[in-house]
Amino acid sequence: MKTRAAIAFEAGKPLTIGEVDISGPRPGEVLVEVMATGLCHTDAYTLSGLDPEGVFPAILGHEGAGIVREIGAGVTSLKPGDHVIPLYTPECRQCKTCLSQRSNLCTSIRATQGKGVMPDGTSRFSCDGAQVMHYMGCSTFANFTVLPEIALAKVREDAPFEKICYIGCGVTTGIGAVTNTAKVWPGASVVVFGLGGIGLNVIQGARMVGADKIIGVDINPARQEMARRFGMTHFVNPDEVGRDKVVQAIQDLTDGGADFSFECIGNTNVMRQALECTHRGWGTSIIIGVAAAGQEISTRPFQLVTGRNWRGTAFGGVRGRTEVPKIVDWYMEGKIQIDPLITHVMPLEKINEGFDLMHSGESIRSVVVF
Ligand code: NAD
Ligand code: AHE
Ligand code: ZN
Repeated sequence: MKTRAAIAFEAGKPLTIGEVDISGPRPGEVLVEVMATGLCHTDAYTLSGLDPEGVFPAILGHEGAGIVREIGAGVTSLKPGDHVIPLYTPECRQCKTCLSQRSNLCTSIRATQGKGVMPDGTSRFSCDGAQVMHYMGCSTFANFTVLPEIALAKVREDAPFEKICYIGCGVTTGIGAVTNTAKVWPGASVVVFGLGGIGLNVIQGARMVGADKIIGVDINPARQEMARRFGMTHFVNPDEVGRDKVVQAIQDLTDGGADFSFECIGNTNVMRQALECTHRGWGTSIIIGVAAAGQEISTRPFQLVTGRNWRGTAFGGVRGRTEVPKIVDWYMEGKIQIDPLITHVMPLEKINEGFDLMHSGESIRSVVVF
């Protein structure tokens, strides 16, 4: 069949809106009609050409929600009509990592996913007879996509697609980084570097678990208002305090250093600041931001010798099939907010404008509704 899609033919070029061919689900696979998809900074990163795993032509997008339309042989946990959120971090429940219960980084299909193909090594997408690659195992910038059964979380049917698609990445990454990876405790001091689609969710996660002081750091002063609405108690603008004085400014606000910090930008200089602003002896800094190939982080080993911890997180440490339905419940019960963060909604034809809004700092999250 044919599907409408935004195709990334080349790095650094706008997406092309058009039709591609999509073949049906093979054994263990599921055809999903994507109803809505968010635009995450990671899509822009891969489109820029800096992602070592970026392959072209491809159908990007990894923050979606939709409806199962067809299942392949052997699929038992899903049926046509089920509402689902695609998972770029799948959950096979059988690999060493899943069985360990120590990490959400399921390894069962990671190698093929990183090459832009399905687990059997082939793509379901083509255009004029030429292969078009998948992206992060999701390719939600297509109205129809194919995913492995283990990469779909079944969610309740009364949840609006144009809101819960954001749970497919940003919401879960930000909140999960707080609850699952850092395990922030009530009364903690927390610093969030980068108040975009991810950082604002870290803020709401920190408020949810009862953090006391929640400091936001961003060079875009317009981010202050939404961040305060989501629980930020203090704001630091590096361009006002001086970019080399950010660590000192945070130490001053936290009696010597924060309990936790989160880097939600992808800037390796900021990652260093995020580590060094945490408290001697126990401070933990979590890297969420994705930095380009070739970038490296550095600090004086003394920072670690004196008890600071440097860690990272993918998809907030969340096991998608098990935990994503619960996050959808949190949204439906009003425990977490999503609506104010979706600042722009657009049809697929305007997806490139969504990326422009991201780059200019005007949007927090843009969502494409099919
Ligand atoms: P975004 O563009 O919405 O937000 C980035 C924010 O950082 C903006 O508010 C911007 O003003 C601010 N910023 C930029 N440079 C800054 C600086 N030097 N100092 C302070 N603030 C600065 O991006 P997003 O969608 O929130 O994604 C953030 C990062 O997280 C990206 O690198 C993305 O690839 C990554 N990410 C990682 C995961 C994961 O699982 N680890 C998941 C999703 C996104
Ligand atoms: N191919 C990229 C990897 C980028 C990356 O780290 N991705 C995150 C998710 S970002 C979502 O917006 C992730 O899940 N990482 C774990 C993994 O297995 O990919 C690069 O830079 O090489
Ligand atoms: Zn993302």
